[in-house]
Amino acid sequence: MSSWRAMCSNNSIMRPTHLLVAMGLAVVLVRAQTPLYPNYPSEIPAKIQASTNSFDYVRRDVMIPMRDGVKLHAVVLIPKGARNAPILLTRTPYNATGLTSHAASPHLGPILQGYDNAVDVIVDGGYIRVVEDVRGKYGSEGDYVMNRPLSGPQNPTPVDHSTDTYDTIDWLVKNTPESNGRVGILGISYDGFTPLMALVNPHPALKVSVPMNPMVDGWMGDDWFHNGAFRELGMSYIYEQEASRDNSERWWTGHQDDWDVYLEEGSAGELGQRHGMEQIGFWRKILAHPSYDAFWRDQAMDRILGSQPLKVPVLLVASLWDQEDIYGALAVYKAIKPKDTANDKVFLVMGPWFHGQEIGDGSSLGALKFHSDTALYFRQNVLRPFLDHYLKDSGSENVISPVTAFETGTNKWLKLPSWPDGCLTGCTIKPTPLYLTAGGRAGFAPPKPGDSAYDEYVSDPAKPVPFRRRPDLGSGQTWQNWLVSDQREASGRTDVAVFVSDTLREPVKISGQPVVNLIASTSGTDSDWVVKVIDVYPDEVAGDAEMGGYQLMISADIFRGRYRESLETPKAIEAGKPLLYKFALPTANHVFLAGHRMMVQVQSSWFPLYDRNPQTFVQNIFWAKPQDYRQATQRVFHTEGDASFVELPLVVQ
Ligand code: PG9
Repeated sequence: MSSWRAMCSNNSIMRPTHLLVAMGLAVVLVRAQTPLYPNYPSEIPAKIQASTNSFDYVRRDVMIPMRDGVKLHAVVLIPKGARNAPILLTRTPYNATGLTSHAASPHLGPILQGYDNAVDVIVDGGYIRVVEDVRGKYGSEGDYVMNRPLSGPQNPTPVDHSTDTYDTIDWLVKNTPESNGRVGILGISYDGFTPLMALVNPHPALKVSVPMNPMVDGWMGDDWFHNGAFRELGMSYIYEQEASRDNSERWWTGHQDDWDVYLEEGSAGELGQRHGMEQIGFWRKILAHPSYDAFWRDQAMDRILGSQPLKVPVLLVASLWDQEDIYGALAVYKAIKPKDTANDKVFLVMGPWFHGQEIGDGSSLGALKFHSDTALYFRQNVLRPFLDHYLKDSGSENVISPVTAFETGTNKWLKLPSWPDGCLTGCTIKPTPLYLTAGGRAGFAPPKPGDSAYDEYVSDPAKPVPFRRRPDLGSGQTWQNWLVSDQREASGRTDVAVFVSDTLREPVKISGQPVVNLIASTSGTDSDWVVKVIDVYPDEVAGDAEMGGYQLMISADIFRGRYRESLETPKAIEAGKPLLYKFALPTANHVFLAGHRMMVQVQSSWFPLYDRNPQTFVQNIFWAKPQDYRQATQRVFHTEGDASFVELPLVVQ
């Protein structure tokens, strides 16, 4: 009886349910003793031991302890037989296992052939490849925070990407007997942001950092906002990145054309709400910080690195048509180059690429053909020699120049001492206004007395200007190439103001950032201004029919008018008043060839990449209501006193 008592310890009376359970148990016990069926074991082993003798690499899956006890997952790939080999590290939120399993192959090349791996450089260079999941993603323990800021006002913990990189490198050099103790860190985009973080209190074994297309400032001009205009297409990324540790939760839409998704839902806040995005920590932060406040300033990597000592050589890689992070690499260059007094620590490459194209095929971009593989050139002539010089024991000569810049238009590489610097010797950069004048003309001559005062168009939030041709089939379709897409479609619209120059008799070269000086008014109380500098090709191009009459964007961006006076404190625009909107456009290094024309387009939406400005001032555009979205009459002024122009960084001899 005592055992029955124990089974019903909180009740001295045996209930019928208890009796049934007890009887069932007895039956199970009897069955266990006399199996009803013959044993038929599973054919799947408890754990297969892969037979890797024929492989040309050794793979180790490791958990690396951080200073707070959290362990991060890394894949270490060692060329078989390697000794004294340097390590190339990438730290990623994009799945270390996935990035090192692009193929089922016994060879290192195929398994690395894909996103984030400059595979020819890694494999031919005999490097040990390490890819680590950042804290909180995929195989790593800990908490995930988007672009986890440095420990400090925006991060109350003592751990960040700087400490995690330090601890990772410390462990790797002590636990990889095949290595020579030298580590380089490299990666693209988010994985280009982590090499920047590695420069804060760097580990002594870190010998070089290569941030490619790095995310630097999410508000000024990289992934989340550009000059205050929200990049609505990024919502699906935020959702998938933070809805689960392994990105298994997928963003959903019930539409074929993305245009309809974003137009129907009204504001981005409303769209987020319908997707349950308030559950997602980073989305709540975006909603709370639409302006350039301390949240954004404190984590801007150019500001951070500008205040750090420069200890490790850095090769910054920028794409001239980067559809995601066009701002970051050059902003960091500007911030840290002045510290490089010996001119031996900060290097820059600029190529004619989309985001990350430098590790793929760089022979063309959309309709543009470069007549050589520009990405291969970068890998063979810049990246590989740079890494070999700093990481290999042989210490080959550093043959790369401080700046390696592709000149678009003429399609050639330039080796330059610094940036901006338009040519090797004897030329200077002269900021020169390209005026927008009456009759849709653009030119170096200012407006004349008696010219009409302005051009105008009606901007209708119900019919915004598409950033790419519809149907917009989601972020995969034409996403990589959209910055080089033909702008003829836009120049034919009544809600785009177009200014075009005479046909050029001589080539015109620009190197640096054009600066918009737009004098404009709106009949609303808030407004976006998109300004695009365009190279108009001759109507017929010999040997390249597709480029005949092509309107190629060279540099373009958006500015949210409410931030005209302060990026931190938005203010309503005075309706009908001509006001100055001044902002810098992305860097260009371009020659407008003789026979081409220069064009500037001005419009007030770029949808659905950017959310629509309701054109009525509201405190937070994320929560604009349907009735706030109103048509507005926009005027671009071109009088002597109120001259609109784009200041071009003209290269003159
Ligand atoms: N541009 C992407 C990104 C970087 C940082 C934050 C969010 C997104 C990327 O390609 O990684």
